[in-house]
Amino acid sequence: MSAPRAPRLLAAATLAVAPIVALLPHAAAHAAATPHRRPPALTRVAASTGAAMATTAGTRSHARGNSHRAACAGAADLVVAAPYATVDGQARAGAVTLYRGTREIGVLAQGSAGIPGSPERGDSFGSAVVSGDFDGDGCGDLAIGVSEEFAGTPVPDGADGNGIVQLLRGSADGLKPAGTLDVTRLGRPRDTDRFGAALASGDLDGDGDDELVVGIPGLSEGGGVGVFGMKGRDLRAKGTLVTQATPWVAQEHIEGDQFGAAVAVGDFDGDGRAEVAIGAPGDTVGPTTSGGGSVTIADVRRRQAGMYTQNSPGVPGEAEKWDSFGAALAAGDFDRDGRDDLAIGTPGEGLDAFQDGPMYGNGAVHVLYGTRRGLTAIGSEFWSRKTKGIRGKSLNTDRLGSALAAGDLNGDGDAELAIGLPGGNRVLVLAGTRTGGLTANHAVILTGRPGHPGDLYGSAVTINDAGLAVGAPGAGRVTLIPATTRKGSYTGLHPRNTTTLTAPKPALFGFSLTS
Ligand SMILES: [Ca+2]
Ligand SMILES: [Ca+2]
Ligand SMILES: [Ca+2]
Ligand SMILES: [Ca+2]
Repeated sequence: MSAPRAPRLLAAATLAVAPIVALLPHAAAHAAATPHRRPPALTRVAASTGAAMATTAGTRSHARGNSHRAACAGAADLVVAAPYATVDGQARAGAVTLYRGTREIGVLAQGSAGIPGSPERGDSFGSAVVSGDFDGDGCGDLAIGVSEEFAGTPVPDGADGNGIVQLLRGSADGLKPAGTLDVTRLGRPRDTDRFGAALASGDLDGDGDDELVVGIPGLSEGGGVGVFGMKGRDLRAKGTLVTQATPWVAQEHIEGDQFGAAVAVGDFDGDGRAEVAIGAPGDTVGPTTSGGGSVTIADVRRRQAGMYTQNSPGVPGEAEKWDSFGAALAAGDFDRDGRDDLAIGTPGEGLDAFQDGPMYGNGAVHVLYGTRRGLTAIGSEFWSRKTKGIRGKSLNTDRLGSALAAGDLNGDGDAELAIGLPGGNRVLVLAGTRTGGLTANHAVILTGRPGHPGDLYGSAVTINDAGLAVGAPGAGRVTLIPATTRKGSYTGLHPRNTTTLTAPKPALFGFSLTS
C-alpha cells in the first residue's frame, strides 16, 4: 500500500507533534528538529536550524568573528523555513526566507540564486535550518536541510527521502551557494535516510570555526549523525559518522529509534570544545519500552559517549512508551557558570490519564546542568505545566517540549529557555538566573490566536538579538516578541509589542527557524 510521499515530513513529525496533526484539516506538524545556538559573535547573520534554536551569550562553542561583521553583506538575523512552499508550481518543494528585523531581505529555493538542484514536488527544502561560521571568516554561513530530496532516482511513493544539506557561505558580497552534502560523504550509500532532518552547529574542536552536525534519523539500523568540518577541514570533505553501532557509542539499535531526529551542540564541561547532544526519541529503553527515548552526549574529538533516559539515576520520571524523551534539545548556560546546560524535550510525557497513543502527551522538559566533568543528572530539573509557579492548566494534548530554544533574552548573561507546546498553542518561557539556573519566577506564557488550535503556535522557536520568534506553521505565521535588558529572574520579553510575519498557509512557513 503506498501513501503519497507528501505526508512524510509529517510522519516524521509525528514523533513531536503527532497529536495535533489530527486537529488539522490537512495535516501540518512539525518535526523534532534541532535546537541550537546562535553564534554570539555573528550578530545579524544568516543562519538556520531546526525546530528550535537557541543561543547563548558567553558560551564558547561558537566561533567568534565580531570584528569582521561589518564586512558581511546582507546578513540576516532571522531565517524562516517553509518546507511545504510551492516553488515553480511544485508543491512542497520548499523555500527559506531571510529577515533582518522584520524586513524581508531574500528568499532562497533550489534553482534560484545559484542554489543547486531544481525544486521538485515534495523535496521539503528547509526541513531544518542552522547558522554558524563554518569557515571562520566572521561572516555567518547557513546550512539548509532538504530531508525529502531524492538524488538520481525517481521518488518512490510513500518513501522517505535520501535527504541533502545545502550550504551557503556569508561574505562581503552576501550569501553564496557553497556546495551540497549527502550521506555519501560519510561513506554510506543513499537510502531513505532523511539526511538533514535536523541540524546544529558549534565549535567541536576548539579551533575557532564551527562544525556542522547533521541528523540522519532514517539511516539504517536506527539512525545516525554526521559531523562535518573537524580539524579545519572544509565542510565538504569526508565527515565523521556517529551511530549507535559506532564502537565508542555501543548502544542497542533498531529501526525506528530515530537517533539524530534532534541534535544540539554545547560545551557541557566548559573546556572550550563543544560536545554533541543527540536525541533518539523512538529509542527503546530497557527491554520493552519502545519510544521511551534517549539522549546521547558524544564527544566526537575524544571518541567518548554517554546516554541518558528517563530511567537514568537522577533523572525524574520513568521511561514509558511514546514519551519521546529527546524529541527536541537546546543547549544554553542557564546558570551562567561558563558551562552549557541541556534542555531535553519529552513531549509525550503523560501527566494525566488518557495517554492513549503516540499523539497524546502533556509534555515535560528535563534540564541537566554542566559541570567540569560534563553534564550530570544529579540535581536535574523536570519542568511541566504542573510545576509550581507555572500558570494555566496542563492538557494531555499540549505536547510541551516539542520545540526548545535557549538564549539570553534579558541581556544579563545567563540563558533563558523557550519551550513550545504546540498542542496547547502556547510557548512557556523560563528565566535563567546566575545563582540557581532556571526559575519559575516571572515565567511568561505566550498564547497563539485564540480559537485557532490548528495554528500549532510553538512548533518552532528561536532567539536572536531582538527577542524571541515563534513559528505557527499550521497558519503560516511567525510572531516576533521583542525583549529588552532587564537583570535578574526576568525574561525581558514584551508580549504586547509583537510583529507577525505571514505566508500562504499550506507552505508550513515557520516549521523551522534559526537566527
Ligand atoms: Ca572548529
Ligand atoms: Ca567540551
Ligand atoms: Ca551552566
Ligand atoms: Ca538571561
